[in-house]
Formats: sequence, C-alpha cells, structure tokens
Amino acid sequence: MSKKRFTVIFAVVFTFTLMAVVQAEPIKFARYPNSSHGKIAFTYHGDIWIAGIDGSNPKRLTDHIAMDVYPRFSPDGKWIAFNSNRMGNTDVWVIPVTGGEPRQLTFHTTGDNIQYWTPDGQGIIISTTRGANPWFSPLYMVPLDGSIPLPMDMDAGSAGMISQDGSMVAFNRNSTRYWRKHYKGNNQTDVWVQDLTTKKITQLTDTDIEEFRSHVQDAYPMWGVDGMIYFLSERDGFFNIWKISPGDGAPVQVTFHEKDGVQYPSISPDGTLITYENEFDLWKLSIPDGVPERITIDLDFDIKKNMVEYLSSENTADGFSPSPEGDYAAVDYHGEPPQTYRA
Ligand SMILES: [Ca+2]
Ligand SMILES: [Ca+2]
Repeated sequence: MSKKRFTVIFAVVFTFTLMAVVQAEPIKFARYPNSSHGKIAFTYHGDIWIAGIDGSNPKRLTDHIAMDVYPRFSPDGKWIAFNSNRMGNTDVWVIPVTGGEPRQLTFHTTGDNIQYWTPDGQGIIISTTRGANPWFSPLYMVPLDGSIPLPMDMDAGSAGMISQDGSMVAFNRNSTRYWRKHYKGNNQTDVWVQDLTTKKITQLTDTDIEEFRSHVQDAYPMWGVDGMIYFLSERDGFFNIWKISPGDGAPVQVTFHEKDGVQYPSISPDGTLITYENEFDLWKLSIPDGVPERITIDLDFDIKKNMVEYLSSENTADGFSPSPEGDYAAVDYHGEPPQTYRA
C-alpha cells in the first residue's frame, strides 16, 4: 500500500471514529417530564435535566447521587420543584431553572410527593401520608416561605392539581399503579373535583356504583387551558389520555397509543402542553387540539459510575466456556452473569 493511500484510509477511519465520539445518541428511559415556557424538564440517570421542548440543548440541572424525580415548573417558569431522597426520604426541593443550590422545603419523615404548584406560585401541592390517617391523607399545600404545610379540605388525595383560576381542585382519592395493568375493582381510582369556595366535592368518573365491575383507573387529573380535565385512563384497554368536563358529560378519548400505555403524564402550569412517557421516550401533546409528538433528546455526558467493574477473587470460577475461535472465554463466577475474558 502506498503511503498516500494509507494516509487517506487512515484519515477516513479517523474521521468516522471522531464522529462516533462526538455525536450524541438519542436517549431512552428519560422519565417524569413536565414542561413550561418552551422547555421540558425530566429525570435521567437520577438527576433533573432541562432541554428545549423539541429536545434541543439538554443540560443537567441537579447533580446528586440521590434520586431526583418529578420536576414541576413554577407558573412563571423560573423555578423547578422536584422530589429527592437525598436526606433519607422523599422530600420537596426547589431550584432555579438556571441552576444553583436546591432548597429543601419539606422535612417530614414520610414521603412528600409533588403534584403541582399552586396557581399563584406561592406553594406546592403534595400527596403525603403525614395526616392523622396514614392510609388516607388529604393533599397538602407546602408554602414556599418555609412555613408549615397545610392540609386541603378533602378526606383523601393521592394526586391533584388546582385549576389555573384557583377556583377548583381536581384530584384522585386512591392511588394508581400504571404497571398493574387492566385492574378493575374497588381499588381503582376516579377523578373528583372540589369547589374551593363552597368546598363541595363531586365525583366525575365511574359514578354508577352498580357497574363497579367495569370501573377502571382514572388518574393524574390535569387542568387544560380549555377548562377540561385531562387524565390517564384505561378505558380503551391501554392507559391513554382522556378528558372530561368538570361540570357534566362523558369522558372523551384524546390519545390512542396501542403498543404501550401512557405513563406519568403532567401538564404545563398554563394548561397548554401535556408531556408523558410512552415506548421509553418522552412525548408532548398540545392542548386542546394537538396530536402526540415524540421528543428526541440527543445526549452525551459524563456518567457517575464506571461502565466497567474490576473484580478480584480468591475463589474458583463455577464454570467457563471458550468461544469457538478460542480468542475469548466466558467465566461463570459467584452467581454473576458470565464475564467475558480475552484469551
Ligand atoms: Ca419527607
Ligand atoms: Ca375509575
């Protein structure tokens, strides 16, 4: 091979190698999305990240070995509340969207699970078991000023959001587990609304108790900009987004995913965009008339743990098998999946 030809081949190989190094790959398993003001926040590798709503310019917002989950934008888009177990159990923390040191807002030893900010941006609604009845606590409002969280006026609340005009709260009483598919029965959940002036509570879904055998999960109520309550329901056999009027009327199906159920939907504080997980990707849905769109997030970053672990042992291997060409050997050691060694 001539020196010139070798140089060209080397340059081509080197260029492709360099591209492989610098090109970020689309990620899977981003979780718990929420959006506001053209941005999306989500959890990835246990941290909160922020990107453009099209997935562009992803940046790590928190950087802690604990699990940081369920980001929720404040109504003005300047803050993100999130859950973290960095002090030993699930608490509420707040961080500016521009980054900085998070501030801890709850300190109770029970889990304090973020729902949404209050419309005035002065508090955060949580579900918790801190009430007198540990199985059925109401939702609580956590004031941003650090004062004592206050129970809301329902007997039980596992999820919920206050309408943008502050007049009503939509909520679930029972909790939902999306991985318990096709559940029908007394432990399914429904969407309820409470008028925050009169305190009157109304059940919106599965109201005919004689039909209890057909009742399905109706979870994560979200107030849309159109005044409708959007929620996650298994009415068509898969978890999809549905909507219902807070006044009266039948549920209407909004998304039609059939491969995988919708998981962890949340809505922007202004009620214009729902984001959720489906098929291990993040999706967005404009309210009221949008269609679901998959969000691609290209990410290259410094991971916190090594991809390769070196083990030392004084024990013998349980078994081994050489590859057909004899250049590798698979070794079964200590109940671990086979380790591969080059001969
Ligand atoms: Ca807590
Ligand atoms: Ca139901």
